[in-house]
Amino acid sequence: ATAQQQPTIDLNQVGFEPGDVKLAILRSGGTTALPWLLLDADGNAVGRGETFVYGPDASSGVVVQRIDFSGFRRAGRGYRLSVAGVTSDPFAIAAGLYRPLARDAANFFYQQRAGVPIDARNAGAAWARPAGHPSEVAPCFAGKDERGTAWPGCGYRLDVTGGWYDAGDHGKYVVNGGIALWTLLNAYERRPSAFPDGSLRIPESGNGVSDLLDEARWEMEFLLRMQIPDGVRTRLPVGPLAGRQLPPVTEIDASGMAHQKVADRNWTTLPTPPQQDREERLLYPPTTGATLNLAATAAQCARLWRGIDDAFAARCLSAARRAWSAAQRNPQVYATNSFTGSGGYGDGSLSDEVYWAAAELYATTGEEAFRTAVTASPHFEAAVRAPGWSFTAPLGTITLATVKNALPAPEVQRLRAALIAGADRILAERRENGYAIPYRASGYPWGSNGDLLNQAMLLGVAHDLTGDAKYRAGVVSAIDYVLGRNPLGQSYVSGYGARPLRNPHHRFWAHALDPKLPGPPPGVLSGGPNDTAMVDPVAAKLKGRCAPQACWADDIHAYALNEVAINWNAPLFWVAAWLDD
Ligand code: 9MR
Repeated sequence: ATAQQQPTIDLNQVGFEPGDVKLAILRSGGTTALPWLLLDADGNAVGRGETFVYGPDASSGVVVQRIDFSGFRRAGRGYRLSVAGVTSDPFAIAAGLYRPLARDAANFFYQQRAGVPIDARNAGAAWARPAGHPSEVAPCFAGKDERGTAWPGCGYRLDVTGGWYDAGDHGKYVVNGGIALWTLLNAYERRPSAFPDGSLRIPESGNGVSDLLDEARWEMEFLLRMQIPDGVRTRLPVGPLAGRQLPPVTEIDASGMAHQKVADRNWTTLPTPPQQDREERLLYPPTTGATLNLAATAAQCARLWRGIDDAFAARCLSAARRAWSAAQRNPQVYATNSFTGSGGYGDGSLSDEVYWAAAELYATTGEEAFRTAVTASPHFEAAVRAPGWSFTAPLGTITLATVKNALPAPEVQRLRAALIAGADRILAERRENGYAIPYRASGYPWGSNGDLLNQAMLLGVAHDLTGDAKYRAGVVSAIDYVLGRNPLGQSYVSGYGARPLRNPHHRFWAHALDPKLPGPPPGVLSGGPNDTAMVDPVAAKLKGRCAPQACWADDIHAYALNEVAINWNAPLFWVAAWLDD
């Protein structure tokens, strides 16, 4: 997609809460300031002002003018902006505007559940389906990978039924599962009462436990199943990754490590509803990264289910301890990314995962050994930037800065200061792009929408710590962008806005390829513009012809631009829930 050159008004197509900053963008409207009108549903002018000319903008590739109507606070539906003969999409000004979005963004995780039928009552009739991979008792990959490296396999199978499918594919990855699960659990820990029993559409509603905890448990139980039993020795490449050369194969004690992923031997075609997947499901070798993801989330689990389900909390704590020791024993078992059939999530730098796991274990246990691991880490009190699946240090810092723990007060203060300083740097990024979003000007990565929302999450944390309204304004500008204030005039969320996401890269929500299949349910986020890894066939055609914010297309084949993923919908949920709070 290239941004249209006719004047157009881009804004959050859902709307604004009454007290929030309200910004819209006039795209391609020239460089002369223009008068604008705010119209109510009957077409009466209820507000007016003049645009602010920003001018040519490299991020969007268009000339930008800004319309700020923050001062208007009267609740209503069907408002429109009008400038130079151009009228915007209608939008609402309403309290509680983000509540449905938060609930639908949470429902995505139910829709992605593996191992159980997805029922019409909780998913909506169009999205009901039989269980995918209902009994997944998987052996280990054995044989040669694409690089020709021989893998020994293992002498056991693990029952790894359950969990969430990662994305449009049917892989279940411990590394990415970890940050997605953490994000849901953190939303719970921040405000335990926000999603009580009965508040979400899931089968566990009515069991007396927070629905958010119930949804998170679906993934936690799966991560626990990915842990290797005691007494297992295996031979794997062990050591630092340098170039394409694998480190030497070494025998290790793998007890307590977690497998990197369970996934199909070969990529399946599009569409393939999960219940029709006939590929062999395999466990791929354990990695230190996966093991630390398990340690961190299981430690979080131990703290959050204490008093709710003590037996489960205890099971989590013992898994977390076993995982931590396994990672200490085997600190350099990296994912090597050379298997076909699934994504890599290979991470050659794990000091941030060590810090995260230590932080969660320390917050849960208060034990000296974990405190030492936290304070000795290069990430402790270091500059904070947004988290991602391969950079999890901020998750540990958020926990230590916001959850009651045994760190001395001055250290907690310094962690808070580091978070706030990180949030300030993110806020300053609004000055670098015409659409005024808290995000870099160029170099949009795979999953930029998820990245942006993780930045917004840090702004939310900074607001919690300071009460300063500027951070909320930053969060609002991020959600505004995702819901339509962008140079494509696109809402990147299905079911929301005048031009919602319709054709994500997904093997079941593949209406574009098979009219008998549904499109996406409401509340699903597209990965978003990506001008740095334009590897799919749709992206390849756009390459070199789009500004960063315009390197995107609503095309099911555009897996590098338009896939969905648990680690992207998780911050969408977190941010929507936060805005609603
Ligand atoms: O989100 C991941 C992105 O950071 C990587 O650059 C990309 C290529 O390795 O993979 C993305 O993750 C995909 C995963 O490997 C498989 N399931 C779908 C994920 C989202 O596209």
